Amino acid sequence: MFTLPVLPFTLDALEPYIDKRTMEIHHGKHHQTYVDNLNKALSGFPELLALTIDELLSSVQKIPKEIQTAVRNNGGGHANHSLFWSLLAPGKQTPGEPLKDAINQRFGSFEGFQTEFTKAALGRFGSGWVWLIVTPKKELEIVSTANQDTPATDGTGYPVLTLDVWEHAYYLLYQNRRVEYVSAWWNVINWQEAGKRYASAMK
Ligand code: MN3
Repeated sequence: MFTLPVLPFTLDALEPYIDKRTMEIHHGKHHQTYVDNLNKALSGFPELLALTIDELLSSVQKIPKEIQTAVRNNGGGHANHSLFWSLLAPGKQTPGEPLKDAINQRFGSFEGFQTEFTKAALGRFGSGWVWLIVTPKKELEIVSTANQDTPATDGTGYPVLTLDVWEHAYYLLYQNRRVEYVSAWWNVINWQEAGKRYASAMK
């Protein structure tokens, strides 16, 4: 069975940028529902329940047709949110080396990176995610995916950083103002974790 991960910080730790009520509902209700629906879809498939979430998502084309969509959506939802929580932290951080250097080289400056990432976040129509990934050619790239799709499972690249741009991630505090949510998020990024992910992608 898949389970909801415990948050690495308290529900109010990201205030005022991400509020406690949003965290309660986003983690305790939305993410919990992805976990519950994934387990439900996999009931009767003990060999699939034994896989890790990454193994499951990367073999989604090979699992029985009737559960593929449910696994893609709910498994993706579980994987994406688990990653998202790990990449948030209270207290403003900045990227360390060598990720900082790689960002400057690829996007001209940190501000250049912020501009491109924000553009991708605002340009994602409807629900989805924005990612900083390391491509198979070991280059940094900003991509966005629809719904609960993930660049890790379609082979586009290895996620270093991600932002949830579903409305449920920001509606309580920011209503329809995605741009304010994105600009607040820069204050609560766990760059230490992003740096670790970058290092392991570059190995
Ligand atoms: Mn979400």
